[in-house]
Parts: sequence; structure tokens; C-alpha cells
Amino acid sequence: MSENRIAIMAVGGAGCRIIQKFTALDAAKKFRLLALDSDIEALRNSGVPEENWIQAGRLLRSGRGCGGDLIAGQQALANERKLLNTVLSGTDVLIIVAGLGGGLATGGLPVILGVAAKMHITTAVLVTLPFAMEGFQRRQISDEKIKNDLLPIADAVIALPNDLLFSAMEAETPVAEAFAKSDEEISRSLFAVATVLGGANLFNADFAAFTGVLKRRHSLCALGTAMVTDGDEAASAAMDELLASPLLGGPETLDNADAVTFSLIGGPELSMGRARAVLDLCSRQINPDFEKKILLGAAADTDFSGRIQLTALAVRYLDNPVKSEPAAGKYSFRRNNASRSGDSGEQLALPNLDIVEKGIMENTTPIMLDGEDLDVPTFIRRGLVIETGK
Ligand SMILES: Nc1nc2c(ncn2[C@@H]2O[C@H](COP(=O)(O)OP(=O)(O)OP(=O)(O)O)[C@@H](O)[C@H]2O)c(=O)[nH]1
Ligand SMILES: [Mg+2]
Repeated sequence: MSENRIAIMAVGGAGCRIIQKFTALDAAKKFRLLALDSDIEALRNSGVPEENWIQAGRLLRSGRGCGGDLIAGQQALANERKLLNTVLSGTDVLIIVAGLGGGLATGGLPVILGVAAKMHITTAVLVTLPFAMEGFQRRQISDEKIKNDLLPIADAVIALPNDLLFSAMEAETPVAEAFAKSDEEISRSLFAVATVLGGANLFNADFAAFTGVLKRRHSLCALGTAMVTDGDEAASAAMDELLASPLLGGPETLDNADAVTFSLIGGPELSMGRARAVLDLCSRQINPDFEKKILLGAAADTDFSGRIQLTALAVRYLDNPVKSEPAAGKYSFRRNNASRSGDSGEQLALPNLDIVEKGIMENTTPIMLDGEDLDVPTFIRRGLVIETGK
């Protein structure tokens, strides 16, 4: 697959900051980079060329962010479906990077994924989860979003808890520095994911295997990356650096994972012997007493001449696979089969709807179907202009 059929889209403030670090990597120029936000400042800081900006909800938000309001985020995206269709045409794989917990990305991601799904684009979503100190509610909303609206549509969801940052950094590390470091780590992982999904692999870890680990599974992920000079010491140097990665959360994360993928990217001169040596070390790092999936893969890239990048993605499953349809149950219709079961003319019973005391739309969880909010009137969702005759 040619790399420009892979688009990497940053969504919201965190996404834009991460992609800004990504643009600093030599290899970034191979991919089509897009930045989406309602906040014009975030787009300006993304490092993505202006022609690839998608400023969502111009009229609704007037160039500002959504201030943590995910309904506003969803509305900002609701009218941009046509634009997204145009921007994404010709794309085979879409990789989205964002931080959950704010308004624009948390509310808007399902809309973007819905458009991509209709266009049969394969999607992988790399999201950070809010810090515990940001409040329990933000974390809970983010978890629900993943489970109900992202997992059923996306091909892979990689959820990285931001708290892992603190587990590996000195307590006195300034917050801005901690974020910058994490953004750098995430941008390197983004490259590893894009390489695996792009199919430029020398062996193993192909696209199907990678998404097989993550598809429809609600999980927490941890990432470790290392960049070392190719040479005799490369394998052990890469492993040492990887284990000290701030987003990995320590070597025990690998042992506690249900599945681990290791991907290695080297220059065109990368020998099979070196690749094997590094990946053998990776397998040995995992305690053989634990039964888990291990996926190893290597790829060559001209921009990595003389260097080796090693990335580990440790996946911990939280529950069973999610069905590939929006969350059933709460909003689905139940059959009233008290007296007429088996009859094709069965009466459908309304679900037990929760009572929300603060009005209909305020602070409620939107009812989503294929990334569309069913609470938004059809004429708005379809972008129809109603002639008033004036
Ligand atoms: N790793 C990382 N996480 C970040 C960064 N900035 C913000 N976050 C996290 O991402 C979450 C969402 O923040 P933003 O991306 O700013 O939110 P947004 O989607 O732009 O939404 P609004 O600003 O409300 O419109 C926050 O709750 C933080 O947990 C960053 O630079 N790096
Ligand atoms: Mg923002």
C-alpha cells in the first residue's frame, strides 16, 4: 500500500500537540497529515500545512475550542460530514490521534469514525485517557465513549492512560515537560503503528494480526519506545531504553499484559540477523509462564539508516469483545413476548429510559448510531437547508 493512502489525523488540542512532534520526525513526510479542531490556535500549533486543516464548526464555535463540552464537540463535527468525505477520499487507512477527556475529540471522534466506516476506510484510534487528577467523571466518560462509540466502529483502539506518565517520571518534573515527553513518545508510536498498518513489514506483525489483537476489545495499553544506533550493542541498548520509557510504566507492564506487540524499524541495511537478535530479546523479556499473545514484526525504512526504533505495545483486556454495532441494551427495543411470542406481528416494547432531570439534551449521553447522534434532528444531521420562502 502506498504510504500516502494512509492518513494520520490529529483531533483536538492533545492530538495537535502530538502531531506537532510527529512532524519533526524525518519519516513523517511520507504520510498525509491532517489536523482537525474547532480551535484555530490548536491548528496553528499543529505543524500541519494549512491546506490540511479541518476547522470544525466554524459558525458554532467561531474558532474556539469546546471547553470540555462533548456535546458541543459532537455538534461541531455534525455538519462536517461532507467535508470529511472529500478530505478522506482515496484514503485506505486512517489513523486518528487524540486525547479523550475534553469536548472536541471526545464528542467528535464517533462522527469521524462513522464517516470513515461508510467509506470503508480502515481506522485505528490512538487516544490518551485523562489523568486521575482531572476527575473521576472525565475518566468515566472517556471509558464509556470508547466502549459504546469507538470500539464498535474502529478497527483498533489503542487507549493510553496519561497516568502512566507519572509512574516513570520524577515527581518534580514540570507538567509541561512531562506532556512534551509523552507527546514525543506517542508520536514515535504513531509512526510504528502507521508502519505496521501500511504493510511495509519484513516479517510477521501484519495488519490483520495487529488489528486482531485490538479489534472490539476494551483494553488499556502501554507503550514503550527506543531509538538506538544500529550496531553490535543495538539489541540490549534498545531493550534498556524501551523498558525505561515513560509511557510503559515499568518492565512489569509487559508481564501483566494479555498481549504484547513488538515492532522494529531499521534502515534498508537492517540485517535479518540483527532483527532476529532484537526480537529474540523481546520474547525473552516476557515471562514464559504467562500465557499471552506476542506479536513480533520488523520493517525497513530509508529514513532509519543506521538506526533502530523499537516499540512495544502492551495490551490489557478489560472485558470481553464488543459487538460490531452500537452498544445494545440501554437504548435497544425489547420484544414484548408475554403473550404473542413467535408471532411476526409482535408488539415492540419501549425500553426503560433513564430519567434525566436537567432537561432533555443537557448532560445526557447521546444516542449514537454509526457515529451519528440520533438526538440531532434528521434535517440537521443531513445538512439540509430548509427553504423558508423569505
Ligand atoms: N499526552 C497528552 N495528553 C494531553 C495533552 N493535552 C491534553 N491532554 C489530555 O487530553 C485531554 C483532552 O484535552 P484536549 O485535547 O485539549 O481537548 P479537546 O478535544 O481539544 O477538547 P476542547 O478543548 O474541550 O474542545 C485532556 O483531558 C488531557 O488528559 C498533551 O499534550 N499530551
Ligand atoms: Mg481543545
